Amino acid sequence: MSEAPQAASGAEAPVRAGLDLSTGLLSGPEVVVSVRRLASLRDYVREPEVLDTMDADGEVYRVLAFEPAPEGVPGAVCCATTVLQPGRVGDEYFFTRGHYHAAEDRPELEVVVRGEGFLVLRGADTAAWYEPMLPGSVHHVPPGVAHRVANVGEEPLVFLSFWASETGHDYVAIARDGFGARVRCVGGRPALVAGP
Ligand code: PAN
Ligand code: ZN
Repeated sequence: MSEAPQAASGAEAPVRAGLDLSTGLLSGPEVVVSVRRLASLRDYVREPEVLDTMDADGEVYRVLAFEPAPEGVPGAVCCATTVLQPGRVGDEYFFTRGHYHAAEDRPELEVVVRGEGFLVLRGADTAAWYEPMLPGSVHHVPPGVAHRVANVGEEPLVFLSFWASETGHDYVAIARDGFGARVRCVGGRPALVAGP
């Protein structure tokens, strides 16, 4: 029979962040929460005039981030929970802005806790494609690939992301060019539809 592990002697280090394994939510004094509301996505959606008829202050998503080193500085692995609400602007499902990584050789891992989504991916010279997101699905975002998530279900979509602290985020190209495709409701079902 193996013996119970002995506690190491010495000072106890504080736990820096906690992950609720049932909800996927990160918490702790170092976790930074940012909330993105509908009005801030006006330039991203296909039908801004439809967005204008909706609650501008409505929350679309929030990110709970634990970044042990500042963005762009090497030496840490960062993680974040994204909680993306269900909803649509016209026939377009709520989505995250999407970005390339500033460091083109840096990948990312996404782990879905709850909900249903499309992980939309595109390279600088490739058309967009997607992976379906389901509870427990794990997704690798290769280096140089822009990524955006759409919630295609009826409950909040919760997923964890992991990336290296030196990665950095570049929103400019996607804000300007988009993904060349959008996740829309077609005949009652979500589909990745090519178009601006
Ligand atoms: C994620 C995203 C998060 C929000 O943590 O930052 O889902 O999406 P936007 O940053 O595109 O608004 C990630 O991809 N980190 O690198
Ligand atoms: Zn990323």
